[in-house]
Amino acid sequence: MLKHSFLIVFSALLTASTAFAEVKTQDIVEHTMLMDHGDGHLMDMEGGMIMGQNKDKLPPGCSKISGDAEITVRAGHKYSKDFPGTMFGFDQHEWRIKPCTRLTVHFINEDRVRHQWMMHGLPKFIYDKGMFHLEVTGPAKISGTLILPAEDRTYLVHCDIAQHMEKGMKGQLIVGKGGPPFPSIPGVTGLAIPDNYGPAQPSTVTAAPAAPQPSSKLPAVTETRRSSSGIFVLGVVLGLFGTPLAISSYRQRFQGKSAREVLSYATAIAKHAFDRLLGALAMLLNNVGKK
Ligand SMILES: [Cu+2]
Repeated sequence: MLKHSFLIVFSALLTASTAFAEVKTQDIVEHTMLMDHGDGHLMDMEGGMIMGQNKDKLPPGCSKISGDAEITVRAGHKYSKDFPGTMFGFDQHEWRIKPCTRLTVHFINEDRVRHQWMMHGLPKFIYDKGMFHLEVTGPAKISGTLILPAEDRTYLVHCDIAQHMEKGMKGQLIVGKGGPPFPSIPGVTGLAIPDNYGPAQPSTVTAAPAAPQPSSKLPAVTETRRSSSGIFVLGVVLGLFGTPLAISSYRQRFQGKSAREVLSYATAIAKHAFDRLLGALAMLLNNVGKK
């Protein structure tokens, strides 16, 4: 058991240290040979994926592509250091782009785990599930292109790997004048549920529940004592009245009997009691043996 626990802790530490080991520029592999599965979905066997690639279909409201733009987004654990409570992050968490722009996103993962740059809320008849999505596993670079709609709107961008968004990989892409912002974007918008990493403030800290006072336990203790006293008194009464009754009963039973007869009777009772005791012991040992 101890050996197994040690192995689990050791492998967890090894995995964590490997995942966050420093990634050098030469470690970044660029995914360029992706297989086109149609409808803007491209993949390779090394964990590279593009979903919603669109280089030429005009979204509603765009009579033409207004221009071409490129952004480079870096993702990794190290980008979380300025934001207490986060574990992952992008090097930027907000991007502003003109409507109808053909945007190429270069996504660089600087961790040894899987990360994504996933954008939501796009028109579904062009972008499957309204998503544009770039993904790589381990230190790598992948690039994809989409055309942004004409509408002024703010789009959610995040990494969809479990807990990565909650731990900092959340951003927003603002098209034109944008729309309502998203909460909890590191360095951009306030937390949906504020955390307090500073010294405890008396006004904001909920008082710990008061320790039970000894007086609150008194009735229970008294109750126990009362019931114990009751049993003791009952025992005394039974003893006082029961003993003479038992003696008197035995007196009547043995009246006129010889000492030999009394002895024989007592021996029979003792033998009977001894047999019962042996039987109970045998049953007890049998039960213990079964367990
Ligand atoms: Cu991620």
